[in-house]
Amino acid sequence: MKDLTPPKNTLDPIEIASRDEIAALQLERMKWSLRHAYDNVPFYKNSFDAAGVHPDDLQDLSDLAKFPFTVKTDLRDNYPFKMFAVPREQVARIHASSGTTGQPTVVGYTKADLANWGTVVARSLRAAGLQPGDMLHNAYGYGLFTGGLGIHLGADELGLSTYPISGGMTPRQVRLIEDFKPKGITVTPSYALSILDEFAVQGLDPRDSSLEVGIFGAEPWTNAMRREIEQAFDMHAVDIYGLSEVMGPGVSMECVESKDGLHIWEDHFYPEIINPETGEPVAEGERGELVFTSLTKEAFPIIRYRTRDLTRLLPGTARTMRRMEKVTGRSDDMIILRGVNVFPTQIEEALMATEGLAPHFQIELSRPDRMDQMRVLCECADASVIGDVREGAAKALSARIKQTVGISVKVEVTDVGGVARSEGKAVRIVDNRPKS
Ligand code: DLL
Repeated sequence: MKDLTPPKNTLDPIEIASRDEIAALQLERMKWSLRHAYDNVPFYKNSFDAAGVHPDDLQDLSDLAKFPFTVKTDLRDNYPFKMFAVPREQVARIHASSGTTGQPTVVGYTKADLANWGTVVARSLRAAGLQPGDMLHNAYGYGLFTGGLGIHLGADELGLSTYPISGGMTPRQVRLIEDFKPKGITVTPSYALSILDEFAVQGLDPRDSSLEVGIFGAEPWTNAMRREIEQAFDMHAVDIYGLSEVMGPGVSMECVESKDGLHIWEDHFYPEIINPETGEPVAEGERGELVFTSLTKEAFPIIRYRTRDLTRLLPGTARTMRRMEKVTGRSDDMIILRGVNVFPTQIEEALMATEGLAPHFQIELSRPDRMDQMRVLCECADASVIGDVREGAAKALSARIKQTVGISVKVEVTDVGGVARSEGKAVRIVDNRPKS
C-alpha cells in the first residue's frame, strides 16, 4: 500500500492548533450556539428553563454539563421543522433519516451550514489521503440519507473528480471502478463486501484495481474487517463517522497515517462521554455514550445530543483534536442474551477469525420457549466448503463465540449468497421474539 500521508501544509491550521487555541474557540462558539438555540427554538427555551439553566451560565466548557440532554424522541416530537432555528426560507437543504420506527428525523442546513459541512468532509477526505484532482467513487446512497450528498459536498470542496454512483447495481460498480480508475471509494463496509464478491464473479482481481483507499462508515465495523478489506483490495481502509442529527458524515475521521481512532473535528462538534445509565460525565478516557453539541450550526443547533453510540475519548495523535475510539456498537443494538451483553461487532470479530467462512452475517433472535436464542446465519467462503468442512466451520465459530463472548449460539452456514445483502447499511439483527 502506498504512503498517502497528506503534507502538513495542506491541513487546515486548526487541525494542528494548540489545545488552548482549540478550547478558546470552542468556548466562544459554544456560548453562541447555546444562546442561538435558546433564543430561536422553543424546545430549547423550554428545556433550559425547566432545568433552571440559562445560556449565560456557561462560563467554562465544563459548565455544559449543567444543560439538559436532547434525545431522539425530542426531534420526533418536533417533527418536521420545529427544531429549526432560522426561518424556513433560509434552510437551503433538508435531510431525513429513514426512521425504523416510523416518524423520520428531519434535519436542516443553511448555506453557511453546508459550507461548514463541506469543510469538515473535505478535511476528512484529505485525512484519508485524497488530494485535489484525485478521483472518487462515491457509493453512499444519494437522497434523504446524508451519506451520498454529504460526501459529495466535501469532495467538491477538496477539488476531487467525483462520480455519484450511489448504492446498488453492483455489477456496474465494478465496471466503473475498472473503467474510470478512481483512487478512492466511499461506501458502507457491508456494501464494500458485496462489491468485493462481484469482482470475483466478473473474474477480476480487486488487488489489481486502481483503488488506494476506502473510506468506510455509517455502520459499525471491526479492525478484523479492516484487515480483510485492506488485504483483499490492497488499499487502505479508514473509518469515517457521523450522524444526521449532528451534521452527517464527517463529524470525525480516522487519519490514514495513524489509523488509531477517529479525530473529532472539534472546532464544529463538542464531544462528551456520559454514563448511559446515570447521565453523568465519565472520567477521562472511560467508555460510555457519546454526546455531541454543535458549535456552529445555524439551521439545526443541537445541544448535548445523546447519540447512543458507545466509545471513549482519547488525546490527539496525528492531529491535535481529540480522537474517539472506533464505535463498536450502539446501545440500541446491544443484545442482552440470557444476561450477557452482546454486540454484533463481537460476532463479526469471531466470524472473521474462523476459517472457511465469508464475512457476511445476520443474527436472528427468537424465543421458542421462555429462553431467548440466537442464531448466527453466515456463508461459506466458497463452494468448496461443503459437508464435514462446513460443519466444522460452524462448530468452530460457535465455539469461538462461546469462548470470547460467553454465549451459546446456533450457527448456520449457508451456500454463497445465502445471507441477505444490503446496498447501504447492513441489517445485522432480525428480532423474531414475540413483542411483550
Ligand atoms: O450514517 C452518516 C454517515 C454517512 C456516516 C456516511 C459515515 C458515512 P445516520 O444515518 O444518521 O448518519 O446514522 C448515524 O450510524 O449514530 C452510528 O450509530 C452509525 N455510524 C455512523 N458512522 C459510523 C461509524 C450516517 N464509522 C448512525 N462506525 C450513528 C460505527 C457508525 N457506526
